[in-house]
Amino acid sequence: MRERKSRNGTTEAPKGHLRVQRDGEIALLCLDRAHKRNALDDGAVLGLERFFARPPEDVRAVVLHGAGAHFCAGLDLSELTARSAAEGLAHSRMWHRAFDHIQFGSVPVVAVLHGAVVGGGLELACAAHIRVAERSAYYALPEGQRGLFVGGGGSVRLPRIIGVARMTDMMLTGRVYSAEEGQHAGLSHYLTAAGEGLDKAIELARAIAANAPLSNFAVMHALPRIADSGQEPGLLIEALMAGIAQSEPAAKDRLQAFLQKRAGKVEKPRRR
Ligand code: 1HE
Repeated sequence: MRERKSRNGTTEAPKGHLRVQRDGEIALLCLDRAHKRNALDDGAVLGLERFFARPPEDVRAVVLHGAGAHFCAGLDLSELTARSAAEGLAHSRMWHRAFDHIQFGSVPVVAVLHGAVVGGGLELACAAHIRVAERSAYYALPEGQRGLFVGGGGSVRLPRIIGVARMTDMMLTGRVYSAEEGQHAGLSHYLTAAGEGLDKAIELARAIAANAPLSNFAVMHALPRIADSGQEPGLLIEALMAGIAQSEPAAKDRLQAFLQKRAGKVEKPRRR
């Protein structure tokens, strides 16, 4: 995937193999350990938790991407050798905390996927809100073959995206999904040519950043809870959220702009 020069932002000191660049209201967060295929050691997971627990205040959306030829090779297997059951449990809970800060944090996250998106790398991708895949991307859960189970929230997030049946197949048989198969299964929202994923993700992040903050909050925090609840509580949460969102000045300004023909219309999709 093509690396990007920071347009107007600073490049902060890497922590836990992470590199942050700024592009206006967008932060570009890079898994920066290409020689180990961006495998996630404890430092990287804690770095993700730190970043997403408190992103810079003026950041409105984050693009998460990987350096080198792969998005992420999952858990750093070299750290796994001498853990007790209790340590393994605590380790998994650490991943859960970090990835919950991504899914239920304060900023929408667009992930750019290329090359290997496997194991914990796929779990990480599933915590993002939007996934852009380049045609080089491939998806696998080699935990089954390594004598492990998912531990980064994969058993909760992945079935909600592709279904229990597909995840069962991936884990039992070691099936690898191509980028096209992943797109078909719903793993990615967008599929791009090689080297075009980052630009597409930035374009999407800019569109997301331009939304009213409370609309983005509702999508990130209310929508998944509604989808997990029964019809009656779901409808009530929806009504509460709708009432709050529409009462915001940001909503009133946007509605006026449309009625006064100052806002864009919904456009027909272009033919490809
Ligand atoms: C690693 C890791 C890793 C690479 N932990 N060091 N994940 C996996 O089971 C995937 C394991 N990795 C691979 O299958 C391949 O490395 C890839 C398909 C991702 C890339 O292949 P390739 O040929 O480009 O690279 P490589 O030669 O295999 O790896 C380059 C180096 O990265 C090499 O180290 P070196 O010191 O010999 O140069 C590899 O050992 C190292 N490397 N992947 C540690 N994962 C919360 S629970 C989550 C559970 C899981 O994620 S389990 C799945 C783990």
